[in-house]
Amino acid sequence: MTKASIGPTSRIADNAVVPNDIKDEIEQFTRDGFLGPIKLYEPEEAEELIRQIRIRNFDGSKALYQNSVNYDRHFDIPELSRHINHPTIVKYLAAILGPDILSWRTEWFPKFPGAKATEWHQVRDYSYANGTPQLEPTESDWNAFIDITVWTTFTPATKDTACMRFVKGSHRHRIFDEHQPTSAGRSDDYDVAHAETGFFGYDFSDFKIDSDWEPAPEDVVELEMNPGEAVIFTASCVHGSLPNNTERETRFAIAGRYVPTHVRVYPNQDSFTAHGASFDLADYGSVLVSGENQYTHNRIRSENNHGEPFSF
Ligand SMILES: O=C(O)CCC(=O)C(=O)O
Repeated sequence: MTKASIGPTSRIADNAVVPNDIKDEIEQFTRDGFLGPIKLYEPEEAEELIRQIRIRNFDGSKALYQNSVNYDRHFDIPELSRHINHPTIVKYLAAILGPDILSWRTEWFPKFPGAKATEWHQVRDYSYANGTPQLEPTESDWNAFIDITVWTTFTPATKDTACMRFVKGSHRHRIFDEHQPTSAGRSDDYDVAHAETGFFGYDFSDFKIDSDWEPAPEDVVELEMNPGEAVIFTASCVHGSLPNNTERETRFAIAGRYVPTHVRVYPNQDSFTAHGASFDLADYGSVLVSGENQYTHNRIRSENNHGEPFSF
């Protein structure tokens, strides 16, 4: 098994604020590349939230992008405008990224009954979608703790309904190279509704540096979670999810993606394509969820598309 080491730069930010009560979890994050589950909502609250989100989804007229991919619905769905600022999320992020934090994207991850597994993948700058980096750190070399995902499930995420899985410690090694050409997923006429793999149709094995790589079974963690719980991970930690083997239970999760303010988001791009859809960035902005933004790299949005301030 070949694994290029990313080296000793895998560390939390120098100005990270680590409260005592989560010290052990942050240590676990540093060691394993993920932590959780952590509780954000009571299960009943989570059920109500997802019910509201589904109702709001019928009216996409104020969505930022008019396509079916459901990126960045925190701009038009007020429950998600609040969710990205959840105080518990911000507390954990500040302990990893430092106090100055941007929410740069949200993504929906429904897994319908019968849906396939999401293959192992490892992501750093999100070039996998179209070959162009979507993130560019300006103040430090890339390390595993530049881009953090908070994946919150609003329904039970079990081994039957497609829970997430991780390869412990894999964020310290470069196992996938998302800059390599891919056989599926990048063309403009790509139809995400008929994707043949679990993650938007990409074949992530195209990106394996060693095509024979498979994780050591003892490093694989399948993380079952209750509605309202979140797992926090660096996308540099190899991750994926199980298939949904049920006949009628949809698993529904929302991933919030965050970076420190020194990262350029969509560098030099007015639009981008992903999953066969195009995204016009004219009204896009990152949202400052904590601290201050001392840079001019990114446009910042302080209100959602209803004119409401982004806050919890
Ligand atoms: O929800 C899933 O099944 C996969 C999610 C994922 O890979 C991600 O959030 O990066």
